[in-house]
Amino acid sequence: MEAAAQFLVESPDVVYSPEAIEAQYEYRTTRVSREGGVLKVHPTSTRFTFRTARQVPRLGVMLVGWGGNNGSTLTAAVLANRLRLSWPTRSGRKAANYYGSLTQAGTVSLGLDAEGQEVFVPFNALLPMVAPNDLVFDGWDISSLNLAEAMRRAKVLDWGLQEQLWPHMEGLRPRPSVYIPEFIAANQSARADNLIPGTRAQQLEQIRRDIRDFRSSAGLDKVIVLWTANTERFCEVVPGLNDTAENLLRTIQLGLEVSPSTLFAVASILEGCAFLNGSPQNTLVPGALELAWQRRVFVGGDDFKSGQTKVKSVLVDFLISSGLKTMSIVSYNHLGNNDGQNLSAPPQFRSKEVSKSNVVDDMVQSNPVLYAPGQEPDHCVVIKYVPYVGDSKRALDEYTSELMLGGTNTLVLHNTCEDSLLAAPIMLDLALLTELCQRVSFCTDQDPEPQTFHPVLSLLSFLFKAPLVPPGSPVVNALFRQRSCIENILRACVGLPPQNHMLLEHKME
Ligand code: NAI
Ligand code: DG6
Repeated sequence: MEAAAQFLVESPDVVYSPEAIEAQYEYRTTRVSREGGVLKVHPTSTRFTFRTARQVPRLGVMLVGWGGNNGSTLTAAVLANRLRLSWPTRSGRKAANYYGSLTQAGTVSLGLDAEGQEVFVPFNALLPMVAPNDLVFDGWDISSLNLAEAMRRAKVLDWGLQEQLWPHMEGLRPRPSVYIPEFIAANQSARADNLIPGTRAQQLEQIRRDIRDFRSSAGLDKVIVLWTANTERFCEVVPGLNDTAENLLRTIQLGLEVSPSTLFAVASILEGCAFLNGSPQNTLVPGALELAWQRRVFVGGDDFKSGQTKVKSVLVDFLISSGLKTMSIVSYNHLGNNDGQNLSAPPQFRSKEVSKSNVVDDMVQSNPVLYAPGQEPDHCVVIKYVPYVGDSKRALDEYTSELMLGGTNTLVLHNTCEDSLLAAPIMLDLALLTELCQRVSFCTDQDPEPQTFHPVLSLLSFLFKAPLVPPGSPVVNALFRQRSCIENILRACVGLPPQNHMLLEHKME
């Protein structure tokens, strides 16, 4: 892969020192008020100073569910890139790359050159970011298979690649994990042979020790924890049990109900490590969110936005923003990997159904011309387990929209690809962007006290099906709005204006 292009912003508002990039930035937006049936719009302007530390840390990523399809595929992908591997396939020789990663394979436009043409650089050139090849992995799994055996079990990678990776992966062993059978499907019990014994409080302490052990034994500056284990059933939010940080910590001490994923979230937060949830269940219960807020630790979630949902968050945005009234969305998937087997149980399917179904709400609500208050399209999600197709998920979607004068438009999509090869680059972006956000601080003219982003890191929304946002903040699902948010905040950190795509230079005589 090509090295990131270098660029410098030449402006009195941007100062590069050996330690940091400091940028003065004018945030221009609007406030709207309703006065006697009239919407009054007030342009506003706030002066920010962004500071981004330039020193990139040695970063460790701990995957919960390391031996699963996503965990083993991400580990393999980074090793394959680091080792610059290539392998023969029936359609020719393939070489390792990071396709599907916004930071590694996406680009941004810096502006126009002397010929009036746009100049693009890789996304990761915008600010100093950890290079994926330098990531160090560790993690936990209830299954004891080493990572080489896990890669073989996953059946995602070509055989020629697996053979080359085998000696590099067989020494990687997931740490024992927390297994509470009622949270995942009963069909998973056979692989649960690598478990942390003891009470919930003892399990929490063991996870914390694991994080500290990894940090010191691998000589790391930072650790990020990412849940990529099985989808759990939702857990009930109960006052006194998990509604506040204090109650959640007491619940763990008393051994009352807490999900394994919440236990990992609490352990990460207590260790000061960002925690990201790649599955749909409500791991980050109010008590965990409050703990993150108290400790100023980043959390993000929920559920990687990889294939069908990503397309949905583009297509429905396109339809509704073009003025077409989408009235029915039917999404059918079948897959044959372990995720599919786990999701064949109703409580785990329900978690996924919820996260896959709420992804068009903001687009519908953005258009009161088309939709009356409370009106929304029918939206049906079906998932079936078909072992033979393995990780090669099939997703079939039908979108039906109303056209002018009583017409109807039905769009049908069929999408086939390896599910884990879509998820792995998203996991990579999550770790790299979260780490970058940990190095950004800012202040405003009104509030000169430096602060960091809110602990609920909504900037990651592009990568999640059901984005977690700070209380009161709008949830954005539309994919290109989400992408613009990341791009424009990173541009602000180097003193560049938001990308507006106006190209006015080319609209004048
Ligand atoms: P997988 O079933 O292959 O891997 C999950 C791993 O987690 C397994 O190795 C299992 O033994 C382990 N595990 C289960 N409970 C555990 C616990 N308490 N502690 C530690 N390990 C535990 O599933 P896959 O395909 O890797 O997906 C992982 C998660 O990511 C699933 O929840 C899935 O729904 C979610 N996801 C996957 C996407 C994709 O495109 N592949 C997209 C969106 C979400
Ligand atoms: C079947 O839907 C299994 C799921 O784990 C999905 O493959 C995964 O959530 C990806 O979903 P999507 O909608 O982003 O393709």
